[in-house]
Amino acid sequence: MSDETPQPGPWPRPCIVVVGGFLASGKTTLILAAARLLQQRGVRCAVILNDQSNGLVDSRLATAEGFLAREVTGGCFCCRFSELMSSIEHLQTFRPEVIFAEPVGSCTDISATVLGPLLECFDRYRVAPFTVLVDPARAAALQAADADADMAFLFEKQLHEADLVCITKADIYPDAAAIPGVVAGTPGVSTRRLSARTGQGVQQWLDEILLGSQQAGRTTLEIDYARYAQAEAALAWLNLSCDLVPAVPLSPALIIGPLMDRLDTALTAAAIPIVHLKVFDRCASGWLKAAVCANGEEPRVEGDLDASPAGRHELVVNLRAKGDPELVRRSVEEQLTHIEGKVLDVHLECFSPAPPKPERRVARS
Ligand SMILES: Nc1nc2c(ncn2[C@@H]2O[C@H](COP(=O)(O)OP(=O)(O)OP(=O)(O)O)[C@@H](O)[C@H]2O)c(=O)[nH]1
Ligand SMILES: [Mg+2]
Repeated sequence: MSDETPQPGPWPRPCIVVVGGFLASGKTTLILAAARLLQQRGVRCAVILNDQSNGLVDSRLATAEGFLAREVTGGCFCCRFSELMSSIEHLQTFRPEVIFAEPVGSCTDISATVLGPLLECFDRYRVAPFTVLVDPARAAALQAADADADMAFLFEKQLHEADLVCITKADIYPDAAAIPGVVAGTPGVSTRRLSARTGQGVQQWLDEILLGSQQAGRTTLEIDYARYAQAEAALAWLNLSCDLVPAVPLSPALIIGPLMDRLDTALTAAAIPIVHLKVFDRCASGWLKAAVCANGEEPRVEGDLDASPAGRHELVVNLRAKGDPELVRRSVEEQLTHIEGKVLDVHLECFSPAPPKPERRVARS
């Protein structure tokens, strides 16, 4: 980390770092990697996760990794701005110097509806430039001629309101520019490339947003909210949490592995495109998280692959897919019946996101 990287506080005002970007672009992974780097320097961090519903894999992951995390649920930050503010206020008890906030990955107009109102609280917080993450493979897919029009709309709107664009996953896409259709961002907006997995570029990004001179919330989108609502409603949003008591004790890997395979097979058979499928399992011996960003992908796994078998598990599934929520719900419910053992205390919600209705909108020129 550079010599200028923030040193332990007390800072006069905590810095709110909003990290946006399309579903599965790498927001949580980057936030946790950055928080880890800062905490190694003694900088106190907290994380606020956001979702349309309850039961979040991302907050389970943040907490499992030892971070102070809070959730704003039941709608995006813009529609739940008061709750975002309450969460920030609550976190003040722990005197964090940096508070990362991850909006819902299908959400846009964040600069006007979240950064704008936050910037009005300049006496209490600093607000970092709005970083929007781009997964190069998703960018290529959503800029292709046959791209899904709703997803492409959300993706492009998100990109156009960024103060700073970061192209993620540089470890697997070392030459993202070679992928057709990868954009450089809005003219005048700087673009960085990083990998939260290897750490490449993370320190430089932190230095830029925490110490740089870039203004936050520079761009106010022009956006048709009816079109925006239609695009978000094309998604099926499923959150499932339950307790599992397998017929014989199993490790998290033996719960998650077959479940991910079955979910992928079932969704593919039902012609439902996966946008992001995340599964988290925790038991007495450890935790494991696996995720795929498309049908047929090899799951990316984090956590304790070697955790020993246990007789009781907490399971959380978050699926964002393109298609009919009822079909998605049935495909997932059906897979639960294949688990040998008891599935208890099931909370399952599956819906299309409701039209966004921001509490506040502060347009800046
Ligand atoms: N190889 C590689 N994979 C990454 C990197 N960053 C994220 N990923 C993977 O990409 C997937 C999505 O990452 P997340 O951090 O969950 O993405 P997100 O934007 O928070 O997703 P949502 O919250 O669902 O919108 C996960 O499987 C990550 O492990 C990276 O730098 N390199
Ligand atoms: Mg996330």
